[in-house]
Amino acid sequence: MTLELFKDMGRVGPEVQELGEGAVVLRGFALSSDVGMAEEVLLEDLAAVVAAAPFRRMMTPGGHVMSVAMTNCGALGWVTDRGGYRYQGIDPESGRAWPEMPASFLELAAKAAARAGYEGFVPDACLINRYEVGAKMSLHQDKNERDFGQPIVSVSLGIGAVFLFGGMERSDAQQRVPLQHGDVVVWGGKSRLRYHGVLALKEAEHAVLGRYRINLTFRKAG
Ligand code: MD6
Ligand code: FE
Repeated sequence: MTLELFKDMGRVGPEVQELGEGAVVLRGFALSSDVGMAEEVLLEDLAAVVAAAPFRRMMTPGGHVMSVAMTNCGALGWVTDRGGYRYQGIDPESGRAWPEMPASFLELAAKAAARAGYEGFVPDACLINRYEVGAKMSLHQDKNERDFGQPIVSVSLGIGAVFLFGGMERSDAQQRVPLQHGDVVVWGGKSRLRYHGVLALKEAEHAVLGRYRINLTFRKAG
């Protein structure tokens, strides 16, 4: 009886925590055997992208320089400047296309989406956010993408942060979700347009990434 109950536990994989309808946290998923990818491969591929398209702090349409530094890979990259928020194929700093999305990134995003119930996710954009201690992301909705039927896959690396997960109105109460190295948030469906943000990062140090948190957000933007 006991054996019958537990026989599937080996393939259940990392803990799945529901945040809301269509939104889950997959604890440690990026580093798990579900993905089967070495952490080193992911971090090496990240380093290559950043070498080709360095992190930069962009300006909001309102004229504020963001505390989070960003870059992108894939066919489309998210940018902001005085002209507004948008996706574009050209890195405004270099005038060239964004670096190609590494195979390791595509695989991780597709597997995490499938694990959360979104089969066949093929992102064309990966926004890479770099938070230093004290950096934060104000409450916002992700609504620059063409098709809100597509989920977003968000991978946390480096030092921990508290993710704020609100409702459909800016003023709605927010859940506080601690995110650690390797955690993946997948959200879509009814949660796709919920407000969210990241609290100012507390002092900490990660063995490989130092005093930074890196967040990869994968989208089908175009
Ligand atoms: C971050 N994430 O975790 C910021 N957006 O650094 C986001 O803004 C985000 O994690 C949409 C879906 C998942 C996310
Ligand atoms: Fe967002």
